[in-house]
Amino acid sequence: MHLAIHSGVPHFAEPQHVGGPLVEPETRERFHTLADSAFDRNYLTNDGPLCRRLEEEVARRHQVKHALLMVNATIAQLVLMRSMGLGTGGGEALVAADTFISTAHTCEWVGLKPVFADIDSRTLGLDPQDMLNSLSPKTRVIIPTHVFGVMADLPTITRLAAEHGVAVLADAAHAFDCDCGGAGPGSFGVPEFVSLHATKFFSTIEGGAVLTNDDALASEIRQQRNFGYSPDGVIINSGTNAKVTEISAAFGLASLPALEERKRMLKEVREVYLQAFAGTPGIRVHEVDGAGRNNYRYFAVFIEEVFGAERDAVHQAIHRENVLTRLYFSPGCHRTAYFVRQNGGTPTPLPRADAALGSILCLPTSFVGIPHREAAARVAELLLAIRRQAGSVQAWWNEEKEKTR
Ligand code: T4K
Repeated sequence: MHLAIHSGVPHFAEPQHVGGPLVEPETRERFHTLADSAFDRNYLTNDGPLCRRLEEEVARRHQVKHALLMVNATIAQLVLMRSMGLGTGGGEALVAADTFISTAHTCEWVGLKPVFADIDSRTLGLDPQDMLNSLSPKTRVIIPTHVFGVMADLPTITRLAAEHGVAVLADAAHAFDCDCGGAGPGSFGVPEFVSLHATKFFSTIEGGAVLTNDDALASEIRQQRNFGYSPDGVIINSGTNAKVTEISAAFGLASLPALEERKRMLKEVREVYLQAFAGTPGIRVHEVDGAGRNNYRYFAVFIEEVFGAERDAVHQAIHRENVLTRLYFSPGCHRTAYFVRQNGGTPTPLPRADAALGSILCLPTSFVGIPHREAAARVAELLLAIRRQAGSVQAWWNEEKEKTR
């Protein structure tokens, strides 16, 4: 196969994104009808009937008492942390290094200093032992992330946290419809938030939700997301505006009936990749099956040394083919320029996070203009061709790096 880095001709005519939105024709039709119903009612936001219906559906799906929709997961985390009383008194938040930067930034926005802990190499979630080592008298909260919907070890984390009198909340941004042993986000006795961003398995275009069984916390969040109003319109709390529009809720409701089919499609893509990479030295697949359900939105591999070219060389070479791989969440929060500066200029080395994030590569799981199985097979074929030509790919990448020196 001629690679675009040599021939100049990309293998895919259209860019294939890792997180292109999933919108089936039937979802669009349902959305138009639901959105029209909101216009017919002339009720477009402020806890409307579509928003309430979606909250009930999401809560039922996850078998929790409350799903509290908000404008996005970043703001959901912010409102949640303030509602848990974490917004006063300062201190530290223990955060898994392998997460989206918003998890750490939001801690700062409530006045907590993020301290980054290492990960479990299998789940990519917070490692309970490293969490213990990183605890300090200033730790107010621990925030594990369920990376790619693989649940972090919440039973152990919550038990250890309780022994030390520290609160827990979880970043379940990727974990809509995921679980471990039947327990999903919001069922581990601590609040968790999911992201409903357009790139996610299930979306309200922009959106997020806190899932919890805690009535008092749910009531506090309802007030804080709505300017501090009580249900009867009295200002009884401090608050902000994190409300969801009826149009976003309409998109969520329109998408719900498509989720089983969507999961089946994503699983088929995964199976194509798994079969193609089975037994290939240098391409190790991140396991998502085993302990529980996954939504298969993400497909990650680790490009190991025996591949013969660096991960960044592979990432750049496959981009030239219009396969827009992502490096979630490389280089790790602890190595971002901002947090290195906050840490006095030296990142804390976290060997397992550094190893995983130095080699991770996320492949597209949905495609534009090509049937999904065929497209996945072509992406896999490309990665295998890059591996076969690893020497020349690395040489090309060395030259590219030289040009920017
Ligand atoms: N915690 C974790 C662990 C998270 O992963 C995230 C978000 C959060 C918290 C916070 O959740 P939110 O506040 O966002 O609800 C994306 C998403 O923007 C972000 O939501 C997500 N995680 C993160 C993992 O991925 P980017 O910068 O990688 O991708 P983005 O938005 O540029 O989209 C990916 C590609 O998809 C684009 O290159 C183009 C394509 N695309 C994107 C959109 C939005 C389309 O083709 N059409 C579109 O409409 O952040």
